Amino acid sequence: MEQKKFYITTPIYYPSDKLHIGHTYCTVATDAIARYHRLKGEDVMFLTGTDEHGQKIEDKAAAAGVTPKEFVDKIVEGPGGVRDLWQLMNISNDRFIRTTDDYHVEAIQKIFKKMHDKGDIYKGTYKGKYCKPCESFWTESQLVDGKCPDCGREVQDAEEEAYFFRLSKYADRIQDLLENTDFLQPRSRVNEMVNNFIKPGLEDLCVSRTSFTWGIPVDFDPGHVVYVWVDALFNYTTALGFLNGKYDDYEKYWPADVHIVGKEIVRFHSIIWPAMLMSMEMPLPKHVFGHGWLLLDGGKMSKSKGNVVDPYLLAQQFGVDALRFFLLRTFPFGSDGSFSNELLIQTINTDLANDLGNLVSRTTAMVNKYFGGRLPHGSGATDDEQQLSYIYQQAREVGSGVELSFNFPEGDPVKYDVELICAALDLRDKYERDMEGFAPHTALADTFRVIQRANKYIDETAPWSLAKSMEQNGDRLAHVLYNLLEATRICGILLSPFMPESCGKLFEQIGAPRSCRDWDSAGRWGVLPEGGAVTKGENLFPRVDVEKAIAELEAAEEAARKAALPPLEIEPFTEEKVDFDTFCKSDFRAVKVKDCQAVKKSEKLLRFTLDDGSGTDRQILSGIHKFYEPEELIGKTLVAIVNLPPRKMMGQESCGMLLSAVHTEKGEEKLHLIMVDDAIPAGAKLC
Ligand code: ME8
Repeated sequence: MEQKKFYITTPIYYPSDKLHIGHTYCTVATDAIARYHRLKGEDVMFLTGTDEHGQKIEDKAAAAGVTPKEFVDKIVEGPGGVRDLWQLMNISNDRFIRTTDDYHVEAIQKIFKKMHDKGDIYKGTYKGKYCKPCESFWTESQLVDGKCPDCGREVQDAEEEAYFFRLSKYADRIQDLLENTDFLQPRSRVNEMVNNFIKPGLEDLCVSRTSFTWGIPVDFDPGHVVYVWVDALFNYTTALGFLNGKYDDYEKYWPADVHIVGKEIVRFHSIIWPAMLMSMEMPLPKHVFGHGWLLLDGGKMSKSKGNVVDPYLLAQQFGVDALRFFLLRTFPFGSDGSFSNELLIQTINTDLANDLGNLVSRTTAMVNKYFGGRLPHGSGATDDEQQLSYIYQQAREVGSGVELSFNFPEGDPVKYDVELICAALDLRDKYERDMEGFAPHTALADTFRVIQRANKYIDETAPWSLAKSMEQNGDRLAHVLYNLLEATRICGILLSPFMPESCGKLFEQIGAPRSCRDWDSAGRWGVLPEGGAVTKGENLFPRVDVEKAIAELEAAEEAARKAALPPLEIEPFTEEKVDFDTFCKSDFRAVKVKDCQAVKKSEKLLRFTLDDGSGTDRQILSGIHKFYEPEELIGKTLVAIVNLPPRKMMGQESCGMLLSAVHTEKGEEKLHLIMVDDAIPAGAKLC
């Protein structure tokens, strides 16, 4: 039989900033689905990459004083960049595309020309708003209070020559695709697309720009660059070798089985993308799945809002697998979910430490304690053929939705065996339905129900009681422990797409050879060889101390925030000139601190009693308590400007101002009072 192909993609990410946990969510979910299909023995192509063109990148690069390519290279390939993050998160992509790769650029130019030659791309005039100082075009809807969203200044009506794609031509076919097929999922997103975008009338789409240059040039019309979404969407085909010589997989894998995308880009994937494919007369992807957002404090995470969570810190603190698991177990894939550290720790403690961790450690510990790490031969599922076939029959009936009915006498221990075995054997089909329906959270919920059933089985069968009289109950004890190992093995197989590394360790601990880890054996009972070595290894998922972990995480976040700040900042120099005579009017004097006290009820103010050489004490108030304790300043020689008009602060008079030097270090304000040589007498004029 020919091996089934499965082609799955993530969006290609904008490398305009470091990626955050929201991007990680999308990629980890896609990875788990890809791994599931590999587990089933399919020939999987999993593509991810980066979407590197556009004005935003051009602007950011200019602000950083580097070329756009240098800018994106650092974020994609540099330390802590996109590739590093996917490596850390154990993402198993088969291919990584960068839209600045030559083969992609070449193919996009051909695609643009093809649609142009066909008449689906035509030249017209783009009407919009223009901000002169920013040299940027905006649409009406992008404006903020009618002004430029970047600088807040007035904008003018403007026109620019541009190419347009005949999106309107495909409106009916797209509506049919959305309404009458399962192309777009979850189904709830269909109405939104049809009602908000198609029914009001699809307008032709502007697909070239002349106002910036960081894009793929339209080769037959210099000055125009291809709109970034046309460039980006076709990545799914160019990465297979479509219209380029780099790869030769287009025939093999296209059309994609699914594009996994965030909900805000569903419009591009379910309207614009199929329309362009129709224009190119290419087959359409089978599905687009629009997942929800991870929210923080009720809003979508975004770098510009400053509310992003760093996946590196979380992975470092809790481990990669725990983080992967949390993201997919907690939030229903099609809906939004609110991220919090507390929820993450709670999930780790409840599901991983308590349920799964305990099942593995209790089972392996008991096999070690009671049987020296090897179950005796004969401990397998059952040696009673009749009973085995009865169990299988029951399991099959559960699988087809028939209620289980057992007639075991109350307290008959075999009842527990059958229930556990049936639950475990029924799992693979449920899990498969969940995963095929893009519901990894449900697949995990189903798996954890079996894990919980297995933990309950430990309490029901009480192996420690059986162990009290080994001679009488030794066989039964071995049988119970074998059942636990089998249930653990099946759950381990189905969890492996989510936590590949930890499940590898789990298999080692329960002594499951490779042949017992595949999809086929996840649907069978009694597969684990008897007498295999079971080891009580490291605790796979240690319990997390909530308070300690949160404190450590906050400290790490703060350290990372500081590390990202510029090391030293000084105030920009004042452009405006001051004439010499005006400067000379300022009277700077050396002053000696006779006394210094904190001003009551003020956190900031210190009150200085100063000898200014005049014979009368001078009082100056200064808001520098944050930087100095009053006692340390007594006796110091400072510099004050003494001819400022007196000012009242907190009801007290301040006659002058003390000079200090200020700068910012790692985001923190620093201040140093100007202290001069104590040999300088009070009242000496500084000039
Ligand atoms: O949209 N929660 O790139 P991108 C969940 N280049 N998902 C999130 C998220 C959050 N808080 N924040 C971002 C682009 N994402 C285009 C794609 S594809 C041909 C071009 C998801 O880097 C977002 O929903 O802005 C999207 O699916 C993906 O990260 C990439 O976002």
